[in-house]
Amino acid sequence: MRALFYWPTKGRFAPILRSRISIFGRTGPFFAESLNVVSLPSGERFLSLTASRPFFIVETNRWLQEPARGAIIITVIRQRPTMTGISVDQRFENVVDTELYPLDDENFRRECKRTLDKHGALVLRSFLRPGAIESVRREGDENQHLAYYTVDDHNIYLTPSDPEFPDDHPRNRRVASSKGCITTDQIPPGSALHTLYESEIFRDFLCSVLGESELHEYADPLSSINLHYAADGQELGWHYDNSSFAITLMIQNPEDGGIFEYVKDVRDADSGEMNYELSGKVLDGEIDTEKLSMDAGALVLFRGRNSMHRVTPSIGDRTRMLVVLAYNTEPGISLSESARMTFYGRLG
Ligand SMILES: O=C(O)CCC(=O)C(=O)O
Ligand SMILES: [Fe+2]
Repeated sequence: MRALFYWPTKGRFAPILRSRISIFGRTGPFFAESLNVVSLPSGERFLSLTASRPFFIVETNRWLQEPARGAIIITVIRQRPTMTGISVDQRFENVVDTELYPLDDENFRRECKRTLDKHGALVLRSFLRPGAIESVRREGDENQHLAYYTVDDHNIYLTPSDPEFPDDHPRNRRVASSKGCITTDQIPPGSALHTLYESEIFRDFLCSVLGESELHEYADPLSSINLHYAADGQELGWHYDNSSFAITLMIQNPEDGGIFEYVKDVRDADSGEMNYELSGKVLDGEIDTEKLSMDAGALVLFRGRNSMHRVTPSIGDRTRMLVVLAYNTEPGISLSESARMTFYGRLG
């Protein structure tokens, strides 16, 4: 595995010896196999690291000093202030607050299921521990340049228009959505998000609460874990999801806006009842909506197939960052090629 880091500070590389640089894998620190400075004709410099197993780097601005606990933790020097001493141990119990939320406890699971069934939504506040929120937020910041942005205009059913209805009918009325996202393969291998997504305890918990017998990752390399960005002015217009459940993690709220609003059980997709009348009233702002307050670190389970929902425009300089964890009820399923092209602009 190879990583490239921008190295903005000229002339400061020489004092760092390869033997003094440690990088972190899941089981703790180990040494890079190769370490080079790559200089571009433009004068920009990158630090190139390779290692045989997945790793991540701890940033620190104390790169020339001995950190308190032995191994030298370094490496990325950035122009903006960096963090020191961040925990890099992404074991499950360090990612999820398992004291607050005993995910393997039957009574706790039953309680969660009751809440989800009753309200169509379950919010577990402070589900992620502060260190995990911070590391995912930084990964989000660092990889935002990879995001694929879509500006879309769609109807609330996310289907092609039906010529049987006028354009301003709720069946065909257009709403706007604009967002960016990065995909499973763009989430760093050492990320807390992989720990959580792949965890058996977490999957068992989801199965119990969602009433599913099994949950599987997507077979394609893009669709399982998505980190969504909504910068100032970006929003998700009113819609119904195709899937029966959604699992999200709030990572960063915008300064204002970015509110998740919904009206529970408006349509009944399985019986074909599209409830144009009530859907139209929601579109016209005539219906009181429920709002989910989610702080950074909140896990949200939401049944969006029949509950009409939207996310209001983000306001301010801080980008809304939200992770969507997607599972299938059967193994070996990929997201359709057309959906991958629409959401990600590529197939893999
Ligand atoms: O961003 C959110 O909170 C919800 C996202 C959503 O509704 C969707 O991706 O379908
Ligand atoms: Fe949705």
